[in-house]
Amino acid sequence: GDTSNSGDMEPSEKCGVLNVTKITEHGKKVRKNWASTWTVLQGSSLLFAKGQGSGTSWFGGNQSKPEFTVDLRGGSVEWASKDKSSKKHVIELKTRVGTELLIQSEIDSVINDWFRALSETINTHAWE
Ligand code: I3S
Repeated sequence: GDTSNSGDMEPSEKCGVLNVTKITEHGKKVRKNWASTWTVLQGSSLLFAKGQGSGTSWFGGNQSKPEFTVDLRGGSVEWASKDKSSKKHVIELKTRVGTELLIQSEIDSVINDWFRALSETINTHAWE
């Protein structure tokens, strides 16, 4: 594929370190457990690998499998309301199967880029 990601091309892959916690699993509330998490957006999947520190090689490193993967198709993304977290810049991601995640970064530009990327992915893949 195109690896330059120049012009108006939407990158199909994006990665970085974000603070992530699950808050609901299959419709049931679960205890928050914020963790710094290496996060990869790949097609319509979002992959998470915990405990990799600050963005060292994930594909090339020891951890060859993601710890957790969500299918974005049929999901939704919005800015979390204040009652969901005291943190700022929090995205609430809901999946079709009733998993809810909070995704956060202290850096505005970083979280804004993720918001845009996740929204676009969900819109693009909504009807597959
Ligand atoms: O929504 P909550 O319960 O206020 O979330 C906070 C707690 O999960 C807390 O953990 P413990 O209750 O296990 O001590 C976390 O340390 C906080 O970070 C959670 O709140 P924020 O507002 O940071 O999402």
